[in-house]
Amino acid sequence: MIVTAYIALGSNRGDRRQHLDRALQELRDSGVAVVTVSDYYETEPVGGPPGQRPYLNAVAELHTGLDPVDLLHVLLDTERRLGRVRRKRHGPRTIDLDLLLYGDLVRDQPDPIVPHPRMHERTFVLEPLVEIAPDAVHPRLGRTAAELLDDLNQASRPSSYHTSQPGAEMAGRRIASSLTQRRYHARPADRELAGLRALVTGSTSGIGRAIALELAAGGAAVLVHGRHLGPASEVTDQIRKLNVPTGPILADLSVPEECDRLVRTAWGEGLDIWINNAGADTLTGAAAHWPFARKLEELLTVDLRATILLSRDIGKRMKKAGGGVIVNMGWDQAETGMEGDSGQLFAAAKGAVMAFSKSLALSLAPEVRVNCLAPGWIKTAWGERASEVWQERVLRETPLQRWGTPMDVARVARWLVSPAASFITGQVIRVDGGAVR
Ligand code: PH2
Ligand code: MG
Ligand code: MG
Repeated sequence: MIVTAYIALGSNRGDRRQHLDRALQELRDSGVAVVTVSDYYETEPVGGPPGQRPYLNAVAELHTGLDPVDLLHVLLDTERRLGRVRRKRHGPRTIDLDLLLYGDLVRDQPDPIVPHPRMHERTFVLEPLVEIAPDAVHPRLGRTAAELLDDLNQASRPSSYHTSQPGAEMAGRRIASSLTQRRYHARPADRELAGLRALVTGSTSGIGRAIALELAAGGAAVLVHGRHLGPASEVTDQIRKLNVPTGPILADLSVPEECDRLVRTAWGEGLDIWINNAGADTLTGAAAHWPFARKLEELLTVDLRATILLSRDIGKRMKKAGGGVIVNMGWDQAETGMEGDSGQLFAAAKGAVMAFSKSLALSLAPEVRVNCLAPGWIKTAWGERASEVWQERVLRETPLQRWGTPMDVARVARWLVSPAASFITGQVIRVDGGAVR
């Protein structure tokens, strides 16, 4: 006899989406028919130790010939194959599979107790269940899933739509921990990064700032890195208006110890997205007049060495945690060549970043994706003041006939870190208005 059963899925460690995807695939491979799956819901943790990451929850409808005891064994086996180790009750888990309903069976002794003894108290179970089976009946309570959710919402006005703001702006550990203790919104469709934590180096201006704002618009919590609190605070103020947690972290990336500290401080309970955007500006201000050797040293120290040190450190942590995305910043003309001092300087630093990114991608696969953006002529501080001759040259060299904007790059970064790009790693993606040489 084939029975309709419903299970709840939950994950709050590593690549949560992938854990849910894989659990469903494993169930199919075990011969269980997975008939319907709800959306994945971003939910704040209920119970358990403080400071846990939010869960991704879903409900699936199964058709199975297994009896409830055997079905439970399949669920537990699947959890084990996905690497779940049972530690603390309600502690962080890679995957949790709970049997909710098994036809209209009522079974009081473990294991399993059906219906699941706490399902009617949990929004993170009832919301996805109502999405796929509003009329499924809880045989003990004699109420449908939709009615149970109504009951629950009557009993407690939803606090789950409240976002707590992080406290005072300060560099350092406090910011990191305040980020991890926020509550999360349910995930609307246009907030594809909700529940993810990101850091963007050099995000006080230009392309980095645009990326930080764009990731925040996608729902990610974003740490802003810079060297000075003033400009960093301006960006965190903007991010806060997008209703996501944020905070500044200050560090001088030309100093390896500061790179170490930045990663340690930002990591907190885990980071999902790391963007190495910071680069030395050798084009404007006093640096424009530095001798070639000094510019070279500065670019190799910040653009190259810091990118390598930071992404090795964060990459190792992400791989161990089971997931993450790194994006580095290259330059389109590193591949094609550009005459002059600046061409040589950027080619040396950014070409190396692009080459390094591919090897790092191989080292960190399959858990962590690493890609590199290679912007072309983007109008930042230098472009604003460039001479007529340069303005004309940029248009001549850009088939799409305009300067790129920081937002042009940021939108690609947002896509690249999102689940939509989950099959993309080791790539250099030019964002340059069509220049092909
Ligand atoms: N599971 C728990 C404890 N708390 N909170 C959320 N948001 N989602 C869960 O799946 C969950 C939980 C124990 O299984
Ligand atoms: Mg559970
Ligand atoms: Mg369980």
